[in-house]
Amino acid sequence: MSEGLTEAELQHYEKQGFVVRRALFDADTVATFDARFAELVADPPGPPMQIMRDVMVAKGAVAPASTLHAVNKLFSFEADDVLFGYCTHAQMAACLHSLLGEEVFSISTNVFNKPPGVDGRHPFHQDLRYYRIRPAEKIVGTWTALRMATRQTGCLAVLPGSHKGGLLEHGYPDWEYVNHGFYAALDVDVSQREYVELEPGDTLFFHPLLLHGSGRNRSDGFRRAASAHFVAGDAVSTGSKPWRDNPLVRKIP
Ligand SMILES: O=C(O)CCC(=O)C(=O)O
Repeated sequence: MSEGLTEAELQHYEKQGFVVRRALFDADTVATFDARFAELVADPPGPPMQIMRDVMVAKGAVAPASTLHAVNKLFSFEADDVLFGYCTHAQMAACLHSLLGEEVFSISTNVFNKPPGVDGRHPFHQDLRYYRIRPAEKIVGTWTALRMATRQTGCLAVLPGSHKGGLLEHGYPDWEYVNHGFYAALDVDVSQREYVELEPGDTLFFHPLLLHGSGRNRSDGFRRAASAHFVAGDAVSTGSKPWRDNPLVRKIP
């Protein structure tokens, strides 16, 4: 039987807005996800899965060394049995049930690919900005390194405790190259940020109000991560359509 989060881990999540579980996925599983990502980029199955090019590539500011060097993210991988194994993996499910209770659903999925040679920064933001589901406590984000995530490769940075405030106003940052949809929380002091350095398989669980972002990849290799958002069954929609009616929603066993 898979172990969920410990009492100490749950307390850390409650207080800081995030918790890291080391080696949630073993090396073989990580390699399988990483290889599948490369296969899908080489031969995209089409909607609902989408593959987004980096803005610098799209605007002709850099010439990518390969197809993989052009990709910023792949999203909506629910229909792919290999990648969706990220969401249904027994250890992952056990941790999600610890945080969200018995009934858990995935609502969105991504592979974030940060190639070398592009700006690729992700400004500090709160993921709740993207969801019309409440209350915030019923949503959890996960981010799992598929490649080394260090300060040099552009790991995530978080502002501990920032989930205790409300949802801030967001807009596009004043940068020359910003990827589509990468909004920034306005007027935030991120001087107390903490860098979340992860080895492949390590997983960050984070609250949707936690301020987080990521820097440039200054290495020669890729920084890559699988990520998803999950919701408790009793969360409610604030938009016109019930969140459960979204065809991408999947129940987690
Ligand atoms: O992978 C990244 O660099 C940023 C991902 C992110 O901000 C998110 O998952 O909300």
